[in-house]
Amino acid sequence: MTACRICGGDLVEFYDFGRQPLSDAFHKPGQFQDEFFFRLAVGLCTDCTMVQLMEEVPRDKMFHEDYPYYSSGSAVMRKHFELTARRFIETELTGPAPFAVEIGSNDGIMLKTIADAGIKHLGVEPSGGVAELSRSKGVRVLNEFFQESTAVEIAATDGQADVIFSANTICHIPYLDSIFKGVDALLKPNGVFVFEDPYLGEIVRRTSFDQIYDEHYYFFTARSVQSMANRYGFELVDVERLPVHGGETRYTIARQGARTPSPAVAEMIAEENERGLATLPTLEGFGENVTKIKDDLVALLTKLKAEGKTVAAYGATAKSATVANLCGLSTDLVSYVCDTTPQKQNRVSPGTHIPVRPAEAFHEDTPDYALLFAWNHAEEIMAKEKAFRDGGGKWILYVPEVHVV
Ligand code: DWN
Ligand code: SAH
Ligand code: ZN
Repeated sequence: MTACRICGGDLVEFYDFGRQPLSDAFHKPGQFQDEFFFRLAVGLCTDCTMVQLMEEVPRDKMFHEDYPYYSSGSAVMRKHFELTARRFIETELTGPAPFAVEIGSNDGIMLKTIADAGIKHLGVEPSGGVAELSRSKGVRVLNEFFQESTAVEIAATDGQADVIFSANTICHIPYLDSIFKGVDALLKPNGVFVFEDPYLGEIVRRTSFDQIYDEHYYFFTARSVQSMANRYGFELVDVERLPVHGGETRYTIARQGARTPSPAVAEMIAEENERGLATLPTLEGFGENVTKIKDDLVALLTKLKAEGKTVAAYGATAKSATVANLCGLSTDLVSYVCDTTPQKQNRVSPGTHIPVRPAEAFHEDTPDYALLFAWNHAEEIMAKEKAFRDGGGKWILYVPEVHVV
């Protein structure tokens, strides 16, 4: 039996996605002899209820100089983080010498607004390429992994922070004991640690199983986050549901007793308990839905191929590695995947080796059907690609079930 990374309790596996590659490793055509694979499987801790991966991928294999995910590639996400920054400026950064820290600041999508407002800030970002781009936008960055030692170092040189923010990063970090100890060292007595990540409640409700891949180690609920925070002398004082990335929750953590918890916390935990969210029957049911989606998607793509229809994919997302490798998609069924990220273009998709082409390919070599790998950006992409549907093109979605629109 594997032990829970948070509490040491029993981790019970509920779904095995099999052999999977690094989700953000786009190799040059023909240069994938050394491709790294691991067993992607998820389990539930029957003690603290934290859902987590059964195997850990070493962090340097995922987050390095050439990490290809640039957060600012979506207009909706740019707006989301601008509003997030403005809210912090108005609520938490109002004292005489405010200081904001971000864990996983990527290309500066959030901190740029704080920097432009002239507020002291620091991004902590281990991936060199994205960190460098954020510096060119006037954002101050430490090109390191955040962990206890980094936090102690920052507190010594810059002092403690009013806000420690992190989006889509805390769920990437197996070693959360070191993170909470770091937050303890770096946060002012009345400061807040705010993080937002894909919500297990939404992953289960929509069967958005492609949120499960190497980089996403934890799948949080209000209950599991509260239990984790308590272990380190903190408490969950607020929760807020967010529509981005297919449904997330923003958790606000403060030192125990420092802030009055909002009623939303108890409400959300009660709702999770009522639906039996982090229980084996629910998660095993989720697994059955995953297998159905897999079978339906392969059947649909096989049928379209037999009918002589062309299919390309849209968005070389990290998430899509899970779908593509679980379904065994190859150029046989999906001729290419288009993506706006130069660092992914003219390379091949992880494990399945489907060519990644620039967005223009979609207009020059338009398929009959487009498999929307970036389904979390559906509204933005479908608006931008209105001409595709007007011209008779059809979108294939696989969340919450396989359907064509
Ligand atoms: O958690 C994570 C999230 C925040 O970002 C990371 N572990 C990795 C990454 O996950 P992802 O790759 O699944 O995220 P996205 O935001 O769904 O990726 C969108 C992809 O689609 C990017 O490669 C950019 C591309 N794209 C595009 O080609 N045209 C995106 C939009 C909006 C577009 O119009
Ligand atoms: N916050 C951005 C980026 C999310 S992608 C957004 O929401 O769009 C996850 C980011 O976390 C990557 O840029 C990766 O390099 C970074 N990361 C991974 N481990 C980290 C750690 N221990 N400390 C700080 N950043 C980390
Ligand atoms: Zn546990």
